[in-house]
Amino acid sequence: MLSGQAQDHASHSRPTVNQNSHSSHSSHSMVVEADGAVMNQNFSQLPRGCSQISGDHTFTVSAGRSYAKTEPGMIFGMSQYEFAVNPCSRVTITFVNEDDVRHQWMVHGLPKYLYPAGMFHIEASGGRTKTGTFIAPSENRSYLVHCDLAQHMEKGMRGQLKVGTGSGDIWGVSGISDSFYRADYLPDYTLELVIALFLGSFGVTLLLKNTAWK
Ligand SMILES: [Cu+2]
Repeated sequence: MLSGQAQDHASHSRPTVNQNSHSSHSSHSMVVEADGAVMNQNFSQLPRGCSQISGDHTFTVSAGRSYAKTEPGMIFGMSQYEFAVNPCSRVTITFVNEDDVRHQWMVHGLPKYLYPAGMFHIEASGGRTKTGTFIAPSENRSYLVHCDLAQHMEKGMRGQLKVGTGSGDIWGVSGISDSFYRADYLPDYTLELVIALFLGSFGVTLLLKNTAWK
């Protein structure tokens, strides 16, 4: 990417470059030259239900392939997957990217009146560190934390932000919750239901056999 950018710059200084490639160059360099980005940062705006900032939490979280080694089948990982904070606290995340590809630390489901699209998001370019701050909502709730780059979440970059007592564990968090997808509409006692269904259908089969022999 960096070498591509260098070429862009070289071609940019040549008079033969047309307007099109010039404009694509400027949008391109915005991404390449930055060591990352912080989206929807919030240092002081209080979420509803908060009368003041209840305190500060700071986390330094590293991301990279080396953290996936303890998780079978995973490619990417983080140095921690759960971030427990108090309601109304100010949370500062220093995100250390140890890989050569981009990674993100992204929270979803935050109040949209403070965080557009309900999102707070740090992105660090390969080998870079980026720090960002936001304020946790007042409710006890668990939020998905992930990296939104293609396949990074599926391959291990999936965690949770637990505000207060939380609202249960987010599924598929490395070392915390089961890795299979359990749809929201499924009841909690799936195994018991399967056994009951099996016994039930066995009973029906017996009944039908008995009826047939009469
Ligand atoms: Cu990633």
